[in-house]
Amino acid sequence: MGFCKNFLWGGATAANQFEGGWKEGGKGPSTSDMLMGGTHTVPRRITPEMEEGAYYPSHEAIDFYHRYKEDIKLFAEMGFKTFRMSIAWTRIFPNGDDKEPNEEGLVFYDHVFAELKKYNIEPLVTISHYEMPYQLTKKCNGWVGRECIDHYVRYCETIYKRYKDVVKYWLTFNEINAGTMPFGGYMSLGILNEGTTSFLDQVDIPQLRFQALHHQFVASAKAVQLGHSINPDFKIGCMIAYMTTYPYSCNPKDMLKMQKQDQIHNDLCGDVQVKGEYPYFSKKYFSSQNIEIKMEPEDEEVLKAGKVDFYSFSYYMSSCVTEDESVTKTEGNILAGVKNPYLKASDWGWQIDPEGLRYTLNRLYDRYQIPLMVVENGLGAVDEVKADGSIDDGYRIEYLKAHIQQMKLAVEDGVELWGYTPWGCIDLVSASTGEMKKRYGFIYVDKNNDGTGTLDRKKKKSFDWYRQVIASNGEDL
Ligand code: BGP
Repeated sequence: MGFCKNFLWGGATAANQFEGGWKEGGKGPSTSDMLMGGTHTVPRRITPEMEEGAYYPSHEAIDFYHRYKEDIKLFAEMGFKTFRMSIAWTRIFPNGDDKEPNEEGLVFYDHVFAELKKYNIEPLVTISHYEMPYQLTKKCNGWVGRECIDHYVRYCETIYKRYKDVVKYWLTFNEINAGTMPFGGYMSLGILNEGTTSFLDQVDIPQLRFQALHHQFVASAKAVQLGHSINPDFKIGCMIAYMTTYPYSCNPKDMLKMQKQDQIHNDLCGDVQVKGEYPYFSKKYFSSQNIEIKMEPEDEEVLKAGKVDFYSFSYYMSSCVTEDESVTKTEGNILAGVKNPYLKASDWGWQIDPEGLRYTLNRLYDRYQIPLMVVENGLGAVDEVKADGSIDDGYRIEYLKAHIQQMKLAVEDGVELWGYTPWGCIDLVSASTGEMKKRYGFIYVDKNNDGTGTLDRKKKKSFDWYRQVIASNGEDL
């Protein structure tokens, strides 16, 4: 027994990390266009003042905006059944609260979907992937302002109606649980901390983060309900950044610490979106952090009525937790955990754990009993183009192969898995660092951190390998 016959093999991207054309076609600026800098260890931050040259390479990115035909053709050559992409909210509503949608932005996606259709590639669309209209963020401090719900729902209504016959699979928010972690404040919730000069000075106010997250929950639930009313065949999912966590030792204290971390960072958002209500443990957590969520009387009903159809998640790594302060921490570029002696890590400190994926798939299926999709997975690495132009990314093949093997075992365990879309199937800009040099693709893009490069596309060794994986439905690894 292996993957189901219509298993959705493909790849994943996000508008703000690969489209470029950030000011073209009537597009307005988004929070992600304002993310400046970033290094190996210091994440990017929203910088209200534009500084010349500071935003390379993200503003041009890999120019999918002009090269989508060429790129989709390459995806088709690999045999993609699905393609995960996001719609840039600011192509449709440049300021977020415009009276009318921007027709030119809608037409761009008409063309992209038509091109995908040509090759029978099913789009999987993230409605909001780590960005929102910057003007909206300024007006209501990102998702802290409840009025964002209505703006988002109107945006959903516009794209649902326009693309209802060409898009079936939707995700309401990328990695919505980033909002439970400090970096999510600016990346996924668009909260500004004006007056500060660096991310390290940035004030983290959990009250604001969780209030903003509540607004995203309500918006997501409304979007699910609305989507189903526009086209009952829509399949609308949540998307969680899953951080598989182990206790570092069998000390019960480590076990309890792991459980707490799992509950808040991994389970809270999935529970709200799949089960339609806040889980029991959230109450105690909120009171311990002095968080008080302001809700409108109808919110509980809205959450119940807007449960998602499937659960999707990103999976890159696992980490350990312990109460023991003397144990060495990893140097992850977003989240530091405790070093796991059994695992190797990527150059960015992300601990590679294929078996953790099988564990996670089983854990999630047991908890939610709805279909799952792995919509991000992959190895960020520095790829070298050899003198003859070839790129031998055997390390990437090894990483992906090991994860696919474990997915297959999870399917054999009985998990219902719909699809797999490795992250950054074509090289793109890194979300955490803003760099080009952290590459994930099967397709290499000639583009450098400083914005230079021809933008030419080249197949890496993994390109042919992945084509054979898809052709054999995951049998020939
Ligand atoms: C996820 C995001 C993506 C993506 C990926 C890899 O958290 O949904 O947008 O970029 O991680 O992360 P990075 O680009 O930082 O390597």
